[in-house]
Amino acid sequence: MPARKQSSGTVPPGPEHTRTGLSAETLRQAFLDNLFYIQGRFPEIATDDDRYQALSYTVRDRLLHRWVRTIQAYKERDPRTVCYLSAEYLPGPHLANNLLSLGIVDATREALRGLGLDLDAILDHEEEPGLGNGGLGRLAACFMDSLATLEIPAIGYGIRYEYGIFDQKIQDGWQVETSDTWLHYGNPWEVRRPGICYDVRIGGRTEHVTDEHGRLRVHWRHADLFRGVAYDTPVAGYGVETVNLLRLWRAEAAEDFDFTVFNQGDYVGAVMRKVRSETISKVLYPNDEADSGKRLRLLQQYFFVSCSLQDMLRIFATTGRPLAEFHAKFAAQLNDTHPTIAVAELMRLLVDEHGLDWDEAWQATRHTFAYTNHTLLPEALEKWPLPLFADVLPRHLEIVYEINRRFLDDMRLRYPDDPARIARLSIIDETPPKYVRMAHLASVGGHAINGVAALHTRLLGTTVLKDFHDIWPDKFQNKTNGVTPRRFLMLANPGLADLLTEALGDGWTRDLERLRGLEGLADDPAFQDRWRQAKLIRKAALAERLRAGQGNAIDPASLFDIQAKRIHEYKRQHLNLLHVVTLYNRLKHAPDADVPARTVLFGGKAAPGYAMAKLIIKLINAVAEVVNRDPDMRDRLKVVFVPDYNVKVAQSVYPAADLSEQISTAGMEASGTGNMKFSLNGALTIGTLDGANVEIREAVGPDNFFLFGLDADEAVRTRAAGYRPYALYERDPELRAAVDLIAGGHFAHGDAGLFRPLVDHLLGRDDYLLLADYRAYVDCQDRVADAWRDPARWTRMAILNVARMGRFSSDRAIAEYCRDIWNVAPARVDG
Ligand code: GL9
Repeated sequence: MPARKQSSGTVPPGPEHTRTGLSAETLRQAFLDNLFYIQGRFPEIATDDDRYQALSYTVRDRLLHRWVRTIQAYKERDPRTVCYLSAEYLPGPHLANNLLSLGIVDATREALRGLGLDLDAILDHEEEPGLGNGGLGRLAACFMDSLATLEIPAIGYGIRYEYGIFDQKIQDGWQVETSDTWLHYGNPWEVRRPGICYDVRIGGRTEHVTDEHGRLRVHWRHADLFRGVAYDTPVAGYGVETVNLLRLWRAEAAEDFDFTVFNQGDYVGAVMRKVRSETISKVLYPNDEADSGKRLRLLQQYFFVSCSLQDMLRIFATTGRPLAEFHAKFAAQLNDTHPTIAVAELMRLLVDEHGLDWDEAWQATRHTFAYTNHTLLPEALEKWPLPLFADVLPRHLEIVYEINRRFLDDMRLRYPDDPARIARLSIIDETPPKYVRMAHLASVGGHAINGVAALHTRLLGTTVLKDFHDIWPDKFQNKTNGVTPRRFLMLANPGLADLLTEALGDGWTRDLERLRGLEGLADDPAFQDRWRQAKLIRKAALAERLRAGQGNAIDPASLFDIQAKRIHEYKRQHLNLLHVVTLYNRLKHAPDADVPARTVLFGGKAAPGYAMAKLIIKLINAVAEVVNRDPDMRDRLKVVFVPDYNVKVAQSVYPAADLSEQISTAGMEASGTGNMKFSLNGALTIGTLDGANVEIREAVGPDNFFLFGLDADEAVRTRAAGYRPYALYERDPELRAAVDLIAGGHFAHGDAGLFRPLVDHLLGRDDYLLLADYRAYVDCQDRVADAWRDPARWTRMAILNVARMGRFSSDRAIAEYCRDIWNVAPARVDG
């Protein structure tokens, strides 16, 4: 891959050579051995995949030593362990990251060079595990990286989806989904553990009986049974010996469960049931916010949670401690409401299966769990229709009722005359057909609730969870998100990483606050020059990648203005487009205008069922088609849609950006993490006061951030005051011209119907307040263009952005979770 070739030999030194002492010669021999013994090949006939597999096994072998030592250390010391429960993980390609963690990038490159092979070509071959939708799953992966790097005992639990997030193709401007076959060539990074498997039961009914000691016991006569098998992936810390565990569950048929059917001759029926069992971990739901009401989704959630808790109980049993102390061993984080059924499942396991009494079990449960909320969008607050819940999890429904009964009894003592409040607090929503509200179960069943940025946490406590904030203000905490500088700076941007290390030493890789040392260099002309050089190399690399991929010729010297994230109306890619069309109109009317050349890039997937988001993708491509071939634009305006945005693509996009678009309607983006990755790579942000933008702006300084638009409170007031977007359209000629051009079919070969749904929504309702923010946005973009004309000023701002982004490391975020929520400490693994 040309984009990477430029990075040859430039990965920062870090702990290279000093720690592993692995020579290129040792690695070369190991690589050849694996090529032979695992792939059955010799170099002359090896394929790209053979080489990738052989190298990956070579690296995995080195990880295994540390992995085993980590497990030994944890076994001896029995430390409190973090269990991160998440339905999604988006780790990105493993090979390069593991080379970096082991400190063997240079030695490996040398070893391969000796064989006439190029490391970058092999790295490029990896098919990443797309086991998540976007920010939430990527955050989980950054957290796993930081947990290992901070030497915190931790297990990430999740689902081994056979098909991850769909691949995106663009055909005639439209998004077309194809299935992701990441396991097609096998996965060298995982170890299947057939011995670590658990039965998971569903359906049926319960029986309440009194046992011989007069104790009330519940028997769950389940209807179906399947099995979860563990697949383990090592997660190596950077610059330390720790290798933690990501344990993902695959659903399989429980071997014995169908013998009766089978013996009656229903062979095909037995096989069908096996296939049905396996569908549970078959595919990731591709919706970016929640998608409640789907039976299979509830099954997936319960499946992985039950396996994980049974696994934690098995590990706990090896410590010999009494079960009532379960919470002293484990801190379990609920990553959004997706794993929240864990609250009821742990109660069931402790009470029904292990005979604890309710109060003891409840004490352990509440002290084990804590809940992270990742979105305020009403459609994303998971609630399960009661009939469905009762059908799949009859015993859990009884447990939820009992939790709710006790909780509401307390609340009635506290609010004797406020039945409306009691109804609002209830875990059960009584609106027919009735629902189980998972955010309420998580709030009641855990000891902490956190939002993911300061603004989001404030809004959480004043809107969707206000009633809970009233009763337990101390339970609420803010934990602003962060990103790992290893993957998103060292790996993604080796040129910049080198420059930073040269200026500051390599301490910043594990202590990102040290970037502050750059402040003194912000005005240094020689340093500025090198800074611009590093940026230009990444821009040229992205340009080359796009040229090779789609034949788009773009100019690396132009301003790279990038919006890359899931496509959603609240993220307002179409506001960005209104600006693009405005620039287009201006250039059409004044073809000789002196405007700086700009390349506007978009990347992101739309949920397959989200028609408006898919129409926005079509509009981006339609505008690109017209703009890019109009001679009046004279290369001063280009629009590019980067297809199939994933972690690998993201790693080549962030470093190439000059301008980062973070333009969601204020109050809607819980945090954002792309905003952090762009800024950390020296892009300036144009953004609203939304999510973590607020804190990024505070950190980098208001002068180094392009702010525009309504804030969250103003957005609420604007809507409440009877917002009329049509009036704004009538008043602003540039806005009217842009909307009219889209509505009239200019970008649709004259078809005035194609983008009608989008235009009608904007002029009629405009739920996301695009028209309200349009003028401020376009004016702000003009200020961006002014700043860009002055390279010294722009570069100074970019350097100050990087210098002041230290706070947004996931190491800082994880340190805060450890201190304020999990109460866990590092357990050093010796080399
Ligand atoms: C999200 C929020 O929308 C983001 O603002 C936030 O940064 C991340 C991580 O906290 O969580 N919540 C959510 O459901 N998604 C997020 O990105 N969606 C996806 O992961 C697609």
